[in-house]
Amino acid sequence: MSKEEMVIVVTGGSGLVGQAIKKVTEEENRPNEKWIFLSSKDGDLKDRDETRAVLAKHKPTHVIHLAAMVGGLFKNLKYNSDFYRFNMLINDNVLETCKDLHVKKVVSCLSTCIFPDKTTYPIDETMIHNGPPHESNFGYSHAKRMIDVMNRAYNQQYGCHFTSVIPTNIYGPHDNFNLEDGHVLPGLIHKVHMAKENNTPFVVWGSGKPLRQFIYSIDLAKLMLWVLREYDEVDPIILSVGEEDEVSIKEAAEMVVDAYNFKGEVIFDTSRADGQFKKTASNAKLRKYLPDFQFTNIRDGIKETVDWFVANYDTARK
Ligand code: NAP
Ligand code: GFB
Repeated sequence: MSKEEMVIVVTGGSGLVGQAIKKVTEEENRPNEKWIFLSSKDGDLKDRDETRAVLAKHKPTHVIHLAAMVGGLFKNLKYNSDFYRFNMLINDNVLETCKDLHVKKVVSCLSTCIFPDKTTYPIDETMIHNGPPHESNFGYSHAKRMIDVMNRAYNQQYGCHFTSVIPTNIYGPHDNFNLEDGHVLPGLIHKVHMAKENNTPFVVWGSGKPLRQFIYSIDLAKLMLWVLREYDEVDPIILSVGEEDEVSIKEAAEMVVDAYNFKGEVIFDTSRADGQFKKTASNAKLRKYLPDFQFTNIRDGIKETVDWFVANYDTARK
């Protein structure tokens, strides 16, 4: 375990993943690590000058790069151009500035939704560029794939130690609970909350048949801290629960109903898109490194997220 003096800047530090990393690092309280969590208020990373200014100010030895335009299926369906441009701008500004400032290591984020839509399963890290992504989020997917290309190019030309992780669908406290822009689990939580308050039906969008692997944000944070401190490859690593932990959207909705003890009507609105049917990812590479890592049971994770949402309803992003 490294004992070097580290100054770690987390871009996108005010979001779902950033706040999970903040919670874990505050509990760890390592004396040789100084943590700085940025939001867009500290600087718009789509702007090169603002990016240079905020990173030069903090002089990080390490960067966890989370900042991105992020959203669920329905936001991606509407804004593929923005998802591509904004994320390309952010990633180019952050990685080029980290190279110029001789940052020792950068850990960036891809996603399991960027893999080829026509593929064999389970998906693994070698398959990122093997074909076009799903139509629903091709803008975001291509921008994210370029992080892997940039990491390899910066390593080859400048010897930079830039790597990336590939999380599956993430959920937890501090998520974006906005119904149209957010991801499925926060959307379902927000909708059951309102159905219970207003005694109205709980409407799940789509058929409920698609399959997803969900990782609790605190688990992802712990894994990303291991990547920052111990993982030495430039190649990406999938951070996901196992294939056997995959659940259907319908099963996820039922877990949210149980967490709220909701007794009202549940409706499936099949006029809304299903998106990708599955994106089953293998965590075999992770298991080779960390065979004993314990993931939070999804029912427990959903209950903790519901409790957080209820307690922070007035200030939560929704
Ligand atoms: P999030 O909750 O939406 O947070 C996004 C963060 O990025 C916020 O801190 C936001 O700052 C910042 N940001 C956005 N645009 C910015 C800009 N132009 N300049 C500076 N900061 C900007 O996202 P998240 O779910 O934590 O995602 C973190 C990373 O994980 C992203 O790279 C995402 O692609 C990846 N990922 C997420 C999931 C998932 O299911 N959530 C799955 C796979 C991968 P403000 O708060 O000021 O807006
Ligand atoms: O998390 P989500 O929006 O995105 O999940 P993806 C979409 C699936 O959940 C679809 C169903 O099958 C929807 O029909 N669903 C049911 C709902 N009710 C809801 C709801 O209230 N809100 C939402 N959002 N979905 C995203 C990618 O794919 O995965 C992003 O588009 C990103 O780029 C993210 O990478 C991790 O899992 O389908």
